[in-house]
Amino acid sequence: MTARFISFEGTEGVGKTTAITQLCEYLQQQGQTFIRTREPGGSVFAEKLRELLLAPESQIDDDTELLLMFAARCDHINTVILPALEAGKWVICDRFIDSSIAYQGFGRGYGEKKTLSKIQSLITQFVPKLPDCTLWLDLPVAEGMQRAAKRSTADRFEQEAVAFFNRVHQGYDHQWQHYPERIQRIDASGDVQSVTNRVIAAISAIS
Ligand code: Z5A
Repeated sequence: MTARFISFEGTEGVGKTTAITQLCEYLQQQGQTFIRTREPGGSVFAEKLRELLLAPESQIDDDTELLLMFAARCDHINTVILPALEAGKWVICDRFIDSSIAYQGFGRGYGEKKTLSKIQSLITQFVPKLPDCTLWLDLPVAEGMQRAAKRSTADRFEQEAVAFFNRVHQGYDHQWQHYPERIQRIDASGDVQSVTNRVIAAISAIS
């Protein structure tokens, strides 16, 4: 298998964390070396920004939120992702640039061209490496929210209303339509084993 940079995306509670755990177990069984990481966060500094970004009491405007996501991403790429790829390791990342398009571009920005072009310009300037493959775990928003509701406290994003997550879902659909060579839509319905089988089939096909 050739080491790849894989990102997982999706609306709240679709099962990314669970699917990533299953994929990492599979890679381990195959004797592959990998790192598991996440955004916002994944590096020492970016994890500090994550705390600020997710804290329900943080009051920040939309542009500040966008810039902090990219500040965290910049540190994460330079100190964690690129060194791992250079060392020949798989990088399995929970969320990446498509989250910025979906949450900041569609969730906050209503899919406006001006907002999307701001984000695109940040990607062009500060993201030297895109994932080889992005798995969009797709589930109806309400179903994901039901899964997520099993957890205890809601972070700043999880406190948003259903309309926000419907726009985020539109954002993922937009990305999938525009980048079909990079983004694969994975049906995230059904039990954990069924979703895991779909994820592993998709990864096996590209490695
Ligand atoms: N964000 C942003 O706005 N812009 C950006 O650029 C980036 C991020 C990078 C980070 O949250 C927040 O940051 C995120 C977007 C924003 N906000 N939201 N919402 P996060 O990624 O840390 O958290 P999350 O997206 O909310 O993930 P999650 O809620 O933890 O969900 P998940 O990882 O997709 O799901 P899970 O934890 O694997 O599963 C949820 C529950 O469902 C759990 O009890 C599982 O046991 C259960 N589950 C999982 N799979 C199944 C199946 N197949 N059947 C039944 N039950 C299942």
